[in-house]
Amino acid sequence: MNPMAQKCILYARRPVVLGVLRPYLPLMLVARLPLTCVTLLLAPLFFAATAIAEKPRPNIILFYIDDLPQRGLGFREAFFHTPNIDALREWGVEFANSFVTAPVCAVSRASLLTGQQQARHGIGDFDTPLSAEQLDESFFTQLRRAGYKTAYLGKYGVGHPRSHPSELCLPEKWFDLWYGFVQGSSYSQMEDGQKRHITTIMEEKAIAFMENKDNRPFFILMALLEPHGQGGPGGPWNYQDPEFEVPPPAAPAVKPGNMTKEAFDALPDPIRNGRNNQGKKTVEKLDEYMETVRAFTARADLAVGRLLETVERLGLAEDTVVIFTSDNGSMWGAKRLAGKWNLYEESIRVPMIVMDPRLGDRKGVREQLVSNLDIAPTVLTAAGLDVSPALQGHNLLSYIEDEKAPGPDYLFLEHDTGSESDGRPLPRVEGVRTADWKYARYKDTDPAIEELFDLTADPVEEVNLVSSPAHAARLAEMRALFTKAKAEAR
Ligand SMILES: [Ca+2]
Repeated sequence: MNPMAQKCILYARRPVVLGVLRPYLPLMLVARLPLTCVTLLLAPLFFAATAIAEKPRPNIILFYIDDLPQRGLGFREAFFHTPNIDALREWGVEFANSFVTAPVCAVSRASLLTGQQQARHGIGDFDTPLSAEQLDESFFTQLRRAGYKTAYLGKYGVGHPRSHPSELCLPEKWFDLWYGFVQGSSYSQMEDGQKRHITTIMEEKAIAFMENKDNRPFFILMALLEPHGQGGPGGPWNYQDPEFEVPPPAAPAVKPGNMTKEAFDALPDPIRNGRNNQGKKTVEKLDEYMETVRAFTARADLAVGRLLETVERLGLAEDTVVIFTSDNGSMWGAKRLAGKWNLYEESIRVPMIVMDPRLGDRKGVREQLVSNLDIAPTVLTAAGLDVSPALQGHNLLSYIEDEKAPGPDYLFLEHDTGSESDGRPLPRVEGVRTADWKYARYKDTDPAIEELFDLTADPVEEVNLVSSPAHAARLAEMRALFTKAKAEAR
């Protein structure tokens, strides 16, 4: 037995630390302790040395945050206050190369729910819902059919009842507990005549759902609204939880190194003329904007802490798989752009943390290329269910079990919403990304605008190598890979 395992068993025999304290206190306690202390105190509660096959089917909680790029967590940048998500990362495994294949809410969410690319699931706008057949075949319906009790809370965002059947846009009947919302719902909700914060209500419902657990394992999809949707001051989208005080930042926000006029001027026309270009305010109001993002993200982290605290209080820690990810990133001023809707790293690179206590002390970071397509196969595998060949992702647990297990060599990327907003187009672009290279091709330009980036030498994509004679062979190779990946994505 290694020394860490010995320590873990000792700690596991102690009285539960988090559960006996008042709700807010343990989370503040976690915030104040160095991460190593947090790990020593709490990680053992999630440890188990038994092999997966010998354990009963686990409960599964999927935290699905909105518009949070990979950099937006405390363990990556001290500006952000996310002690509970940071601790989750210490207990589990972080996938450092995690992406969404389509960087826009509705399309990315449809990919997560179906385990398929946009090219296959067919959701390409903000109004079209998944079909009843797609909902019937989804991983959450399979879980329910296999005896799981399932819950969906928060932003659903695939389809809109203004133009399609409400039962598909808000698929209540596919879950045991439904508290889902269409895209664009407010942080402030009226409940029993009182104005309440939506995340607080979501927490209460999720916690009650866990407390009322019967002999079935549960699946909870906690689709947090944060940090998306910072509207104007005082607007409903900007409503902060009045019961939560955000601690001051430990460091200033990091300014993107590529927030330069040169980087903006070098962008393709569809980007410079599209919705990502929100003018000077992107740069001038960045500090104010990041403060709001920080407050929202900290509130989302509190929700993660409250649910994990409940898991542990109910004695479910060794039988509960926890996943944390985001539906897309955000430019946050990089290249002087706002929003997502493009294939740049800031827009497609997202956090991905998986904690499966049945996998014992396999922790740390994994480097394989992973994506939102991997959630469905991972959850199905965790539950001991078969994964249909119609799904296009990979089981992340295999990389946790064997950190050298080979991942895919490339991901097909697509942004094809075919939709306009604010009177300006969203750039339609497709591409392919390997571990070291990215190739992108804009769909609405003739001749086609292409981009080629050496991600090792140029990780923030400032030098387009398409016209570089020295990279002609690489360009030809990436064009061929793009054609192959696009055909496979259908
Ligand atoms: Ca989003």
